[in-house]
Amino acid sequence: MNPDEKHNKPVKAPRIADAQKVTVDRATREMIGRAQELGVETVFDRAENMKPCKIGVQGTCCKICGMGPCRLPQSKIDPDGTDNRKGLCGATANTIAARNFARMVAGGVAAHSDHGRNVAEIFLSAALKETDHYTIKDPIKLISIAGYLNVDTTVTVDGEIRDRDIDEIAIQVGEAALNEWGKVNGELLYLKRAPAPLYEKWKANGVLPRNIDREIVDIMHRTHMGVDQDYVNITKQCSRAALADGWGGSMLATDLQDVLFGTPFPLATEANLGIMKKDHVNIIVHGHEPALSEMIVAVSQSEKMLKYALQKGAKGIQLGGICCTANEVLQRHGVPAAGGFLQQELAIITGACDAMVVDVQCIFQNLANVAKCFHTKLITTNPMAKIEQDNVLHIEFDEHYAMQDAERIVKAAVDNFQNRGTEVMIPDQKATQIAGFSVEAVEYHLGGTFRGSFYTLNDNIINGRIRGIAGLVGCNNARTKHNENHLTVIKELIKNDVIVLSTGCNAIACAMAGLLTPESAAAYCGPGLAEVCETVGIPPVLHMGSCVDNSRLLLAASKVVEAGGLGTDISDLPLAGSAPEWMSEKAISIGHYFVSSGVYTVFGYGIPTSGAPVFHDHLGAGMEKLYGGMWDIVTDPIEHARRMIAHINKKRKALGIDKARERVLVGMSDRQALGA
Ligand code: MSK
Repeated sequence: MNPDEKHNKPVKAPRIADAQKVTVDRATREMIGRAQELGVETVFDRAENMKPCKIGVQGTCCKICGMGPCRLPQSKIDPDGTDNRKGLCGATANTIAARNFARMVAGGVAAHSDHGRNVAEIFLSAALKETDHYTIKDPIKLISIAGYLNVDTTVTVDGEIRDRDIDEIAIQVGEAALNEWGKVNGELLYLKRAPAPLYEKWKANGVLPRNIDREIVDIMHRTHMGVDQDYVNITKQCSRAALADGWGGSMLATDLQDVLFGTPFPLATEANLGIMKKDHVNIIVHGHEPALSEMIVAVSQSEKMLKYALQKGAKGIQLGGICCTANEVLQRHGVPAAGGFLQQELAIITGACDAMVVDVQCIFQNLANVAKCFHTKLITTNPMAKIEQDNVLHIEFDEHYAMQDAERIVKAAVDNFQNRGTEVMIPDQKATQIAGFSVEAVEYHLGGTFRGSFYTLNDNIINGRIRGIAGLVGCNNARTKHNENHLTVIKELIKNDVIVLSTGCNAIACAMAGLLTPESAAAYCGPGLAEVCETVGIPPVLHMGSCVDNSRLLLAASKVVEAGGLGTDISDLPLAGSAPEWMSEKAISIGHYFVSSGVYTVFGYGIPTSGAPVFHDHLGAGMEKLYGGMWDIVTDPIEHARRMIAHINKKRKALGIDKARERVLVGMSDRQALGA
């Protein structure tokens, strides 16, 4: 130990994580051990040495002006409940926490929606034929979304209705979509995709988003020092901005990506660090945007590049993904996922990662420090996401030269293969997964091409074989045991016949634990859900994509309402949302658009609002009165799942479907009668 000269105290050596305690995943445990053996620090170790600020986690630290930070601990509330806490300007705990929460919503909406804008720009560029690297891969989906954007798909010539040219439709769809970010008048066009009663609720509550960018700017303005000082009014704007994400930026991103890169349909692939191969060039794509990684998939499978890899002594090129870029290329091409958010450093620590290619969001700055200890080339590709360190290579992605950019990146990885050291250690754990359940794929599975619909799902919910639906989303968080909450909550839900729709790192956690296979139904599900999964041939947990693809969950819920028999609004459904291990501002935006769309939503790690109990309650009971959905926080994963099940049971009772009944064939008129 070195003496700390100033205080004359011994300096403690940094603590290291206990691998058994911080993750349930065997590959992750092995790699944490390997990192510690090599003296390479990871997020798991850093979490041991830095604890979160107690007032920060309560949400009552205000640092929006130069007189602060003003810190209002919950302990200063009088024992009789009187709350006289205030900042220098007089801002109350409720105002401060609501402003902080709103800024998190704005950050999340901005991240999802700026991604969406980028997709829309590439889409329009492809439609205008400014680039020949991207083409329309799913014209059927293009036609299906055109109407929502007020683009005609037919034209009348000499009194005869004809199909319009697909390229013309694509240009108008691209222009109309881009217009949603900054239009001057009106409201977002996709809001009409929600059930009519929900749209009317939004209208009555004054939260119809005007355009995507404006709602983000509005939050930044109203949370500036001395503007909005009413937590209810601030929360209202949170809803307007979050809806601009879920039913705007994210939904447009998902749709345009599907049209451009293909709508996902189920395919088999694998997950976990064991997908990396010792004798192959390993390239890991990480972040959120599929535009470049689509090209990397094409280049790494090209005969030219495979030959080049052979010349360099490798047996082939193994592509893998981390976080949501993983989910994007996984659901469309079957590229395996190497891991989720907390495993990013570990992929490099295998010593077998020849290049890690990052775009935006969820990228640790410490990747550069880890890469320095190995031969890995860390390549940034987005002009807004550089890493200030000399071992990081920046190859800027330009959609007009997409293929050339991808070739440079893949070539750099192949060239780097020969620089590998001897310290390669790849854990052997990997699991099979079936992913790629877009809304269209679920419809097809339930009814085939002739009668694709959600009727079968509704019938099984009405008959009680399926108790209800859960949407499980979100990240990993180094403050909770890696994947434990995800897996415990999900196992408890499916054991109780609740079918799960999953996205993001939650889906990766499920994949790694083998929950994304049809066979897992027999092992983990209650008898009703197991029977349905076996009959239809689906897993009990359906992987629906990346973070922006949470919009698929909103559309799936709307389709269930439309199919009939389960009420008239999303808030009527036996449905609950959950983010067991959230960490990102995007998760806060997702949570808030779920709640504002009528979904009871439980987070497994506290949100920073507990220091302002009145505002915190408003996010719960207050939101439920307005929209039918509410926030809830439950850290124990079994209790978390039980609360969701209790909510589902409550909704079943309200619908009159809580009693076991014989299976009957429900006709259209029966459904309408039930929904009335
Ligand atoms: S990557 S936002 S850790 S889900 Fe979408 Fe995972 Fe959360 Fe990032």
